[in-house]
Amino acid sequence: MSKTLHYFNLGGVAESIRYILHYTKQEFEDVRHDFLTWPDVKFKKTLPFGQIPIFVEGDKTLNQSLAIAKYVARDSDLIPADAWQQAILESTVYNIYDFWKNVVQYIQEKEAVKKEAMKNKILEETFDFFFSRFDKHLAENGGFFIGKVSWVEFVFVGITEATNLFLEIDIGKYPNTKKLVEEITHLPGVKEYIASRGPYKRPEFKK
Ligand SMILES: N[C@@H](CCC(=O)N[C@@H](CS)C(=O)NCC(=O)O)C(=O)O
Repeated sequence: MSKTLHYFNLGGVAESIRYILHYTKQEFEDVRHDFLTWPDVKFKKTLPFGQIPIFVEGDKTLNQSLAIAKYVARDSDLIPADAWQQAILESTVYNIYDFWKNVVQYIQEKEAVKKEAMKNKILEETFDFFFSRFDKHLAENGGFFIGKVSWVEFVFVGITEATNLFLEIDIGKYPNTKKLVEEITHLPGVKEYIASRGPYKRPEFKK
């Protein structure tokens, strides 16, 4: 069955999905929309909630990046059988997205003084609040969230990289996070994909 992922030409909330698809060797069409020409009004109207990413499989469409990431990981060992471990992973992705919400607000802010204040708050407070906790969680579980790689490590690395693109965060203070980013981005499939796409550039938005 045909599989297509629609997102921007950016990592953002969809890079984890691309990583999982490449790691699990699933063929898919990686459709990348351009920020400068967005919105494509006709296409946007077809979206279930007007936003991307969406994952299209045959004649079915799924939105919400976390639902898509978990769905594409479904037949692999990236999803544990144990209900408690699944719950820990769900809790972790919500914590990751609670952090990301701050970055999204910063990206969307247009007023320069407010934007600078938001940037400082994230870099001086929010980032450490969340990442010290993520790093401790990883340290206590052998470098992963449940003791072995799961779909959520891909989400975490995708969001860490996306944050870095916009805010140039220093993850050196969080050794388990740093090590995990290295590990995930060097997994078979993921490594080759990253080499083929090259580094992302911070996008220019329509004025
Ligand atoms: N909760 C959604 C958020 C989706 C979202 O915010 N998409 C943004 C890009 S990251 C978008 O489509 N922006 C363009 C628009 O709203 O027109 C998810 O995780 O998939």
